[in-house]
Amino acid sequence: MTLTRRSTLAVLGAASALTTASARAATAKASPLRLWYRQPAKEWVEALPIGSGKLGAMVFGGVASERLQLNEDTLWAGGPYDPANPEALAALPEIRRLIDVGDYAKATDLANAKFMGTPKRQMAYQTIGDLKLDFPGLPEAGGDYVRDLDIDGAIAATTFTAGGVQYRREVIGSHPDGVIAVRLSASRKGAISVDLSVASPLKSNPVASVEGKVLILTGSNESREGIPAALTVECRVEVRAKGGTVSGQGGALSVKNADEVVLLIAAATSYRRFDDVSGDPKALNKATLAKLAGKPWANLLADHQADHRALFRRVSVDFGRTRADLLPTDERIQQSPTTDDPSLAALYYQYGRYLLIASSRPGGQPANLQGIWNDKTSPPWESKYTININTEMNYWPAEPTNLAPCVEPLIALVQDLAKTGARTAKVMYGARGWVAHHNTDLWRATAPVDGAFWGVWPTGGAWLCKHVFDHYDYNRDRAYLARVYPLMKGSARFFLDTLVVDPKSGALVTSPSISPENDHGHGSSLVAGPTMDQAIIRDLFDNCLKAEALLGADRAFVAELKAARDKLAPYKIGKDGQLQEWQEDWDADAKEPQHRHVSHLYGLFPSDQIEIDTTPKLAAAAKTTLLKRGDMTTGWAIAWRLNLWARLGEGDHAHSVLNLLLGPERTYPNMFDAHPPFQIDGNFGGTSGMTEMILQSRNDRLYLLPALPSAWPTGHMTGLRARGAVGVDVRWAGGKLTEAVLTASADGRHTVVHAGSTLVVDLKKGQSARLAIRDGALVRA
Ligand code: FUC
Repeated sequence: MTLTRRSTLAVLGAASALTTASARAATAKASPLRLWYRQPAKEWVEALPIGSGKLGAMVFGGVASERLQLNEDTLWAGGPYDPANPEALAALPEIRRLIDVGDYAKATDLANAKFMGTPKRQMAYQTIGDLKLDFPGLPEAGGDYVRDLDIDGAIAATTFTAGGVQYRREVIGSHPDGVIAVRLSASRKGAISVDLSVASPLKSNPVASVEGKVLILTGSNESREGIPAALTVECRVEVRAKGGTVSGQGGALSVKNADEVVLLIAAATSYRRFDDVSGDPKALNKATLAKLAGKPWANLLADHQADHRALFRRVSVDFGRTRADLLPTDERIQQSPTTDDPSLAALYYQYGRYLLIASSRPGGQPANLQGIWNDKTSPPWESKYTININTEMNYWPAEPTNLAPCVEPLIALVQDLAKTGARTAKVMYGARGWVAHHNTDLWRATAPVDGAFWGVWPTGGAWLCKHVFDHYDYNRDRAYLARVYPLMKGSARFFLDTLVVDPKSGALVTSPSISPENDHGHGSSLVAGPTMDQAIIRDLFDNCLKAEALLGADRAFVAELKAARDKLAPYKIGKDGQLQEWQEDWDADAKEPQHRHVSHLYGLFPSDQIEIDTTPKLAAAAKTTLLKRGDMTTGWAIAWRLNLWARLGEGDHAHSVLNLLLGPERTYPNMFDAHPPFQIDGNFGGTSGMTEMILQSRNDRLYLLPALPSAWPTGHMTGLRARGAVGVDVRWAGGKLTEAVLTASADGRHTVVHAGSTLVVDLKKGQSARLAIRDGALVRA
């Protein structure tokens, strides 16, 4: 990486604040892939996240006392339940009639009375609790204190000196070994004494016990909304001490005068599937730990890092560096609004990838609103899967930043929803196929929840189907497509059965529905045919048609799909030149003119129905809408705007939006996104948005540097992926493309576009092509 010295005043000011000695120490610590701090975490959003995919820990880095806040991804409240409301079907015609006659408030009242799931709210993701490590004799503060998170090595470390001894504590979340592992080491033999205890805020009062050198927490989840607690949970901490003694008293363990201590933390619940809670967490944990008998820390670490790096190192990124990156991460975030710090953006970018690798791995649950990291039993929005934007945003960076294996839990979730959602479709709509509304949980609940204003939105499952198809489109595995085609078909089937004719336009529309969470100013959010629904269904139908064309054998369905697709309501441009959010030109009437959701812009991003080059009028209308909505909003909503401005080809505007996301109002000291409160979608949306600035892959074309900001004149992004199963490296200098390399993992034709020049590249599987600019045109070099 090249160090471009940009001597802005702010940067010089920051750097000169460092003394020469501490500057030298900081330089040693500064690394483009490291978060680091000079003090322990006081608040949870200062602690550092590690994860195995299933297990997560937040590491506080205290000296006299360390706190590891623990999560397991199936520990949710409640148990298997079916929220389909049998009263809904009878009320459906009247709700639709009230919408047709424009009585939206009454339609909402009726939907609230008859059309909501039972219960009306879903279950919450819950913390296990804390593992506490107390170090008798150590002071509150240590000398030369540093804690950091190396996101390339996927390891959190705390180092300090006390009483002439150097201490180092390391924490990893190992996907291959299925544990969180901790190593406590010191420069002097016998220097490690630690008291271990576990505590849980769960109302079920989990019990701590000791078996030999193992500390055990046993309990159950909580009941909620009348759904009984059905899960047992167990967490086991195995203590391995070199030297010294280990003894247990009651529910605690003490290690005295050891040379080194390794802790292996396993956790599990009895959850097996949304309808099966017959698992045995104790047996699972014992088996997990038994497999690791005799495996030394060095091997645990090596296997973990090899596994992490196999994904993480696929992508490398450089936007340039300034001296601001010598500072601790919290200080960089604090001063980011006034400082040129391009490598903070690069760190945020890679942190998004780190977080997805740590929270979404095959066999586990998808990343929820907080990934896997949550210290509460009743977290904000229950830390669910909110599928009217948030869960999808979590997975926006997955395919383009070369993390396709991390998508597997999302596909598995859709497989479940297709089952539970079939019942909701039948009971509540009298329809075939399957439906999911705006939220789901561990139990794959699919009925409308929270209130009609938010919940009566039947397009959540259909949006997830875009990710199901994209997983094919980026990887081109025909066998996978054949496996998932029934999911897409089932979602489309639901709409074929439930779309209604809009009496005004004659178009086919959803009803009842909403444009997510936005009050249209005519009595509610309820409506027929919001723009977003039309766009999502258009993508769903088109993707079904593409899949059928490849797989064949579904001709009758194709005919039905094509006929309905052509009758979907088209995009409309309203009186202010904006892209209409609803069938009626109501944007100016909306209660919140700067509403966080920009649902009707789905067509611009994540979809590619609206493009600056192929549909310039619609793109201009989308831009008018974006300008009216404004840039400063909740974390995830800023991240969405970032992606949208990138799609509009406006790199400098996108960069200014990115700066809002990176600033201290929307990024916590540990770099978690602030809605506020913490919500991880903004992290993932930020990673996606930066990718969109450098590479876009849409409508079978590949755009190089479509929105490069002037703030990043020189840099690279390598290892990206594009549709058509092709890897892409992009390098630029002086604001100009210097080189791009395409590497195909399937045979295919790639149309590459850059600055008005187009090049068609045919590649066989395994072949690469190097592209450069000659006389202003893209050529094969
Ligand atoms: C949607 C958003 C909120 C929040 C919640 C989890 O309902 O409108 O801002 O992100 O999801």
